[in-house]
Amino acid sequence: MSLEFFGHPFSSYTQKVLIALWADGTEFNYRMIEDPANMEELKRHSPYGLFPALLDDGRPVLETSIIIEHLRAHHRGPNDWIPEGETGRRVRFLDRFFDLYVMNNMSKPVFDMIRAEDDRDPFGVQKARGDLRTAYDYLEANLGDGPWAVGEQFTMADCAAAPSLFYADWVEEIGPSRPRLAAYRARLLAHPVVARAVDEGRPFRGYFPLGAPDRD
Ligand SMILES: N[C@@H](CCC(=O)N[C@@H](CS)C(=O)NCC(=O)O)C(=O)O
Repeated sequence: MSLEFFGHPFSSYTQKVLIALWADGTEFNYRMIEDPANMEELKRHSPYGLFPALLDDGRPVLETSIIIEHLRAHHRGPNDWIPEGETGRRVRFLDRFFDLYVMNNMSKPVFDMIRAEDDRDPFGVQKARGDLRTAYDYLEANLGDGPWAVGEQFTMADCAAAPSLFYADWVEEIGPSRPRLAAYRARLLAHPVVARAVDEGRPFRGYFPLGAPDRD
């Protein structure tokens, strides 16, 4: 039974799954896509070449939430990433919310910056920034007092929240008007496996097209 994990240490979606793997102490072979041979192999399994991807005994598992669900089902560790019942439904909702409305809106201004100037989409970037602020306001009003997204238990929602809020704050600051969300981001960054993900991405900060701020 072998797990091959394709990803990049500076990639937010890679970090989402690494947090789950490391927190569980799950053994895997890390195939960094900096190595062109690993990127080639990833492309054979992932139709759009998106990462991360997991190969479990050669069988591809794609999409971060599904990878975490797969790990929970087949390589279960001490953490229950998606609890049963109402709590699990809340975890799934928040996981979707962080991916779709925080992570993806954060990515839009970042990827726009690496396009040729003529191909840029100022309207789309402005809309993504506005949508990001809407996501922050929603979270400020609807997150509980924690410590984690659904309360005492660290779940898949926190795996999604950590890299998305980490990078989103670089793109569009959460700011002092959203103290609950800012405090949650700070708690996430202080969690040992999240801190490890941030540290392993640190050497690649020069890749951040908007310029990484000198903090975190
Ligand atoms: N919905 C996917 C998103 C994965 C994704 O967008 N990954 C980024 C890296 S953080 C990527 O592969 N970007 C390369 C590209 O868009 O070509 C998931 O949850 O796995």
